[in-house]
Amino acid sequence: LLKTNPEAEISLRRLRPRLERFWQTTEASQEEIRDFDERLTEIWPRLFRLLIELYGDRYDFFYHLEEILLSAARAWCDRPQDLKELDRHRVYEDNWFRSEKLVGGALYVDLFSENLGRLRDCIPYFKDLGLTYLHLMPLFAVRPGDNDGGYAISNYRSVDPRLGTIEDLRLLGKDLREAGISLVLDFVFNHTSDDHEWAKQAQANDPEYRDFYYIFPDRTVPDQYERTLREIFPTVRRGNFTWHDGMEQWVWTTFNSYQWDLKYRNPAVFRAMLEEMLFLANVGVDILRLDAVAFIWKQMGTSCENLEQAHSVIQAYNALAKLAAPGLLFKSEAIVHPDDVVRYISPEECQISYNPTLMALLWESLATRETKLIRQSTSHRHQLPEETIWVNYLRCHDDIGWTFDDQDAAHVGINGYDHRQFLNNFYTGQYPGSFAHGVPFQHNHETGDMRISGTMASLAGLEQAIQQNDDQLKDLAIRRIQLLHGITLSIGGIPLLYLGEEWGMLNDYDFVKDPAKAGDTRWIHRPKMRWEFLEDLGDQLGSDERMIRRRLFNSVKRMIALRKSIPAISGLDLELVPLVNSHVFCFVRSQGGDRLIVAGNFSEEPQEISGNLLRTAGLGRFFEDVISETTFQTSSDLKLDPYQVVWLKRV
Ligand code: OTU
Repeated sequence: LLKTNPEAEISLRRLRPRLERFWQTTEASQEEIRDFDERLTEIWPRLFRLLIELYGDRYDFFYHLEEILLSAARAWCDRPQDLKELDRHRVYEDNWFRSEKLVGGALYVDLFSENLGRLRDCIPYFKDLGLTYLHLMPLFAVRPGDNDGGYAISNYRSVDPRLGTIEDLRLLGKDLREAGISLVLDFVFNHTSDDHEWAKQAQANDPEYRDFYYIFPDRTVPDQYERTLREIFPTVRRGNFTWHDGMEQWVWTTFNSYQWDLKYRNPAVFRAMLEEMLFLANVGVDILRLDAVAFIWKQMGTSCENLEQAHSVIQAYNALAKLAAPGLLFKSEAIVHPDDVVRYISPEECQISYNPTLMALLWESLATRETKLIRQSTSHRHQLPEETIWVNYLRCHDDIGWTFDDQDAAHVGINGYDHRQFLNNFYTGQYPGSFAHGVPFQHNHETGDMRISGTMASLAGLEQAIQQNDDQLKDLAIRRIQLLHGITLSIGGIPLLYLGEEWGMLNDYDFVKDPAKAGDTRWIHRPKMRWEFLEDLGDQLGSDERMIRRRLFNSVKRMIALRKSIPAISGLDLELVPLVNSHVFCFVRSQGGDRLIVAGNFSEEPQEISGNLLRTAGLGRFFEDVISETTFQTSSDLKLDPYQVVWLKRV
């Protein structure tokens, strides 16, 4: 590759002596240097092209190029031996993250276990549930007061002292690895907190650090940008800029006013954040969740979302990670239009991505009892490039946004705008007959835009059922939850539980009592872990509430174990079964010789699937639903109970 790219080759030849001198100052072994060098030769043409594209017009480009390369070399030297060992394994089993054995969970350390030390004691719980992937919500040092649930970081290298130390994190990472659980952490790289050292230097008027952010003396330039920008957090502040009293200047703040957007146009920012990223990798992180990827590059006259250069920045980080921390994977958090979501997904960019469209459409199907939109969308949006995978989730720490494609909707006779209004009405419980107890998030009265907050169980009707103390409603709510899990655990991709949903946690309305949380309804679905619901207290707590929790926990745990025993669930191969019944979502998964047919009934009425159809789909004469352990024949039609999900295998 290098040979066909003379400019890249010449640059590397000029940089090599500098690298040589660096190695001499380290204790790196010949083998380690050789490994690095081999990888460098491989990624260099790509990395060089990306960096030229981003920064080639800078007078000091070569200086930055050299610095970036040295940062990577330094990080490789600092990488602990056990992680280097893991790197070597990962290179051989490069598709480990597409396996049916992967099952994820996400949690806030403080809400789940108080601190990192106690989290280590929870490893048996994760193993019992079947998790092999654990995403810890941001746990780094944050600004005092409101910190957006950890997304306003003041130091990427130290842990919030309330949670522990960086050493605790390292130890936890080791213990998790030993338990077969990968560690996932956020790389919050779009912005820092306003009290990060760089922001403080900027406030002290240091020109080098002022250039780390987008800072303007007056409204002239901000107003020009605003003409084409969306508002992401309109109830926090109108527009995307915040007036800073101390500096008497405007600062670009896409999210909260204390989250300052970093200026990736400046190669010094690129390198500074590269160093933070590789530091995290070396603590023992397997997968980095790249937060808010859509926003990292700004260009006047555009929406400043999903720009080409945002992709180039991430691809350059990907190449540098391959160089300095080869086992590391990226997960993209792009909660945007489905066409834009997939642009972040490739082996050279993010190997893993949230699947926000599937998430939204599962909730859409529950509300409408119809599966035409999810079928339409899945028919052409499920496949991804080789060596990449979805993360399928139902709820997370954020809101639900209705990010389906309007064309997909139009194709099945749905008006996107009206439908979003309906979904918002439905999930805030306004719509007559709705079972959901959600609340609005970031309602923009000008555009009518709204997103939804609420826990899975409250949105699926459990809260209402418990309030009304109606056994039939409780049963339906539990079935809805099982149905949703039955799909995300089998459709292809890493299922990610937002912990608490495994036992049906309900909305926590008390968040308003905390002034640092009151302004952000997402706190309604971020309650403290209620261990008492899961403790085995014998008969005395056979209370209804506990029985419900047990039933939910046991069923999700069982489905997880089943998932791991079905090779057809790995990878993404999926074929939709064309159905006459509009309430049923049905698809075939296959891998090697293994085949699984999944069917879910999204209505509270029983439904039928033709036996003929199932035979043609590959079930032969006799088949079993592995969830209910019941055997059927394709000579008759298959009856699905209300909200029933079945995983069918030929017997
Ligand atoms: C992310 O989400 C995080 O998940 C949020 O918890 C943070 O508040 C935010 O970034 C800032 O760090 O707007 O409502 O993809 O939807 O990146 C959630 C676009 C968010 C955004 C997403 C963002």
